[in-house]
Amino acid sequence: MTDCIFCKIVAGEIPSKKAYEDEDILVFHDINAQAPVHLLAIPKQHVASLAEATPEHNAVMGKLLQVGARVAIEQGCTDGFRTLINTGRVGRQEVYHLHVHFVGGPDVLPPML
Ligand code: DGP
Repeated sequence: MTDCIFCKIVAGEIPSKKAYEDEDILVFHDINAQAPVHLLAIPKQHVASLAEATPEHNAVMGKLLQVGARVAIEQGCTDGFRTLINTGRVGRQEVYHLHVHFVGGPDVLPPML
């Protein structure tokens, strides 16, 4: 997707602070961090949102969660973290390239909603 910010990050056309990368996924620091650790885990292949995920995405979805958790722990979330996927208008999704937020740090997070 030529006009997708996260596809441009994958392509290296927009800089990002990368925490992990392999052939399938990228984990990088959110530009608008809401906590001491705020990572985004994305598939390299463009998928607009969780609502567009199909069975062919099952493996990469599992990898986003498993690897993202490991990277979050490595980055300092040693006593837990929050994992969040915003989807569509109601979910207040801002960037339409599927991403999993990993948010945490030393302190207990505020409650959601
Ligand atoms: P959301 O779509 O609401 O789940 O959140 C999108 C997140 O993406 C938001 O927390 C800010 C982050 N973000 C948007 N543009 C960029 C960017 O260019 N670089 C980085 N690192 N993060 C971005």
